[in-house]
Amino acid sequence: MAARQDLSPTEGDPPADEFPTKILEYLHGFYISKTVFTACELGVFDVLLAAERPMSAEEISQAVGASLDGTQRLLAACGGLQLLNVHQDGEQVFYSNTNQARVYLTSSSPRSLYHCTQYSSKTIYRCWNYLTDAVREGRNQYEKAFGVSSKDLFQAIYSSDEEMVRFMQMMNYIWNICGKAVVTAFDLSPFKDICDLGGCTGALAKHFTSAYPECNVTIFDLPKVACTARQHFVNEADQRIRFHEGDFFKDPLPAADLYMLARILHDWTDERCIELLSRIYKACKPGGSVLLVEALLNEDGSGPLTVQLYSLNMLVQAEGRERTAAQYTTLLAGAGFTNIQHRLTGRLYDVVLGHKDEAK
Ligand code: SAM
Ligand code: ASE
Repeated sequence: MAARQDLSPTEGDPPADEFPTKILEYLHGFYISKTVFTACELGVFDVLLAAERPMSAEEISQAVGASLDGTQRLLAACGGLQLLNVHQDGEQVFYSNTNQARVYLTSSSPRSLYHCTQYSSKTIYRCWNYLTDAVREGRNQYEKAFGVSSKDLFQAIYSSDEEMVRFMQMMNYIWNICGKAVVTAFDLSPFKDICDLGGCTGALAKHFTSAYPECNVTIFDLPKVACTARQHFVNEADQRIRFHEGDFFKDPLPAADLYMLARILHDWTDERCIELLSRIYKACKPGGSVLLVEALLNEDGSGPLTVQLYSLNMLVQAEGRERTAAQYTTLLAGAGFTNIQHRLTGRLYDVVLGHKDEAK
């Protein structure tokens, strides 16, 4: 596009001496993401946690195996981002984790988001490199970004065993932050047999059994996911959590009085969602329910910004979209569910509940 040669102001232009703070912040947004991803990947926050005392740039660079100059710049930026405390001692500078970094960015913290940073850095960032193509073509960019066929969505997402474990870790950890709010948004204590379709690592299932001591949860997922979850994530000594392997579009669904679908429908087109919900409706006991756990868009699409951005991510990475409560209600009603209600949790993921009538 040719630049406008005539420099006379157009009506509505900001003043010529204005500094475009917000626009510049947007231009540099990915510098911030990448700084955080790299500090996590190198183990800066982990090393500082293990040391239990402030460390110099020299000590940190040696501990993480990186150049001194690069480490100094990275540490300075982490200081600017308020992820590290900077202690000045005469000529010497020492760094320590801020409370936020210690709790959310060290890899072994119970509320760690470390694995989310690594999945974002290694997978999502690569897909977003092709956001322009995704918008033009209206489809995901697995083929360009990773050279794998995207015909079967989860075959692409699980392009290797290592990639599958990375995805599962990323999925697992967000529930450390908002799992409890999600499972308690409605009183689900009347339900005893829960089936968590696409339940992945079982993280939400664990929140379920701790919030509702009398329930049993069956986690339904693809065989290799269930196998990895058993090995790495769920202790099956918890008698109330079981795995059931299968394909929810093809195989019989276990009997249950509550089916949970957390971050499932947003992966798929409306057609596939209705196909899946109709199968659930058929399997569901009369008087039973289905619980959707999704990040809801405002009815007019005006926000929240995070969910608008997640919807772009569903474009580059999946086949679906983020939706409003009314859109989920239409999908549920299309499959036969009634008395559909939703609750906002204020914590990214919200819930929609639909019922299957007693009489039917
Ligand atoms: N519910 C989990 C959560 O919110 O953390 C995981 C959501 S993840 C986006 C989608 C899950 O659906 C994955 O665990 C994936 O393996 C599973 N999945 C995808 N296609 C499936 C299919 N055809 N049958 C069963 N599970 C499937
Ligand atoms: C999916 C969820 C996610 C499929 C791919 C995904 C998430 C990241 N990649 O069902 C979690 C939500 N986060 C974002 C950034 O969209």
